[in-house]
Amino acid sequence: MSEHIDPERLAELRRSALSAPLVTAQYTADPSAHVFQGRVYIYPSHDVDGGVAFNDNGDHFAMEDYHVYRQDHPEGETVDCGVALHVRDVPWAARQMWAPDCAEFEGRYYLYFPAKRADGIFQIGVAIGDTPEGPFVAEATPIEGSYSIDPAVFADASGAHYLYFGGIWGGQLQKYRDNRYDAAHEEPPADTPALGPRMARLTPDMRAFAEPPRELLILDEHGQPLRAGDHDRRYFEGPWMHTHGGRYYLSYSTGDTHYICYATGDNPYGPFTYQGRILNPVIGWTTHHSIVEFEGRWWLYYHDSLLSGGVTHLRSMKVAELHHDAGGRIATLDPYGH
Ligand code: FUB
Repeated sequence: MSEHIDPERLAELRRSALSAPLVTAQYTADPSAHVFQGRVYIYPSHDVDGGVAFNDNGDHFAMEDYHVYRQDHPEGETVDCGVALHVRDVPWAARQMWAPDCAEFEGRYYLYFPAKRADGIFQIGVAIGDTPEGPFVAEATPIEGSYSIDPAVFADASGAHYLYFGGIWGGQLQKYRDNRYDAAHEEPPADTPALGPRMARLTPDMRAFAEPPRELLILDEHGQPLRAGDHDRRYFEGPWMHTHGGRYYLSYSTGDTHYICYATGDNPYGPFTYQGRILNPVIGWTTHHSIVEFEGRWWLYYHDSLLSGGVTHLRSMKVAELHHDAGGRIATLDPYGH
């Protein structure tokens, strides 16, 4: 899908945008940012026009490789560190290298990424490198028990690493109940609990799940699970976890209503209580973010499709400063109107 934007409106949106694209030589999306070795490293999707027709499965998101980007500061230059992993070097993957993330453990770097197997089913793999920019060498098989898309890895203060994942519609999460796939499953009825993102603790070697994935619960202000029909607040895709002031913040995209929202809890497993919006809708269908602290300030990495004139699968990563108030509430950012 391509959003038609009148040229005058496009010019106005570009003038009023909260931030400029970090990179213009390539299309980049789904930026997962981390501080490694005192610098910011960004792990985005590498958007390309693969000539695949638009459909509801998202087959037009036909990405083939990952580039890693480096910054000395979120407001500084963004350096392309080159190709870090290509789908042809992943033994189990056939296509669609979607949103990745990376973690450091004992001096090695672990790139987590979703891709479709030859039979069209998404799984999540890990590739290992000696530096934050890669290159990464993929394991021969996907992580056992993994499914769907959008891995986000969180290092807890205890030293444990947790992998959060899952996305509905093209991300196939609606096909799973109790970690089992059934092609007949769809989203639950509107007045029943929404599907939640999944998460599992990683084994100490970072290559496997140490426990069966659990479904996270996101509650409303009355302590009730968000309903599947509550499209303005329910989980869709793009989970991210950060801590602030001793609280755990689960943030995510609401997909078809295009918000980045957050919910808070007191441990990595939840439950989490819905709190509000972090980012209002961007130009382009998808919205996907990460949150990172750098030298005491907080930053939201996100993307939009302004540079491509509204083409949904040709996106550009951006960054803006994020503020938690004294009570821990995050101020909503408006991507335009500045
Ligand atoms: O980039 C492909 C998909 O689009 C991601 O996996 C989703 O989060 C959405 O941004």
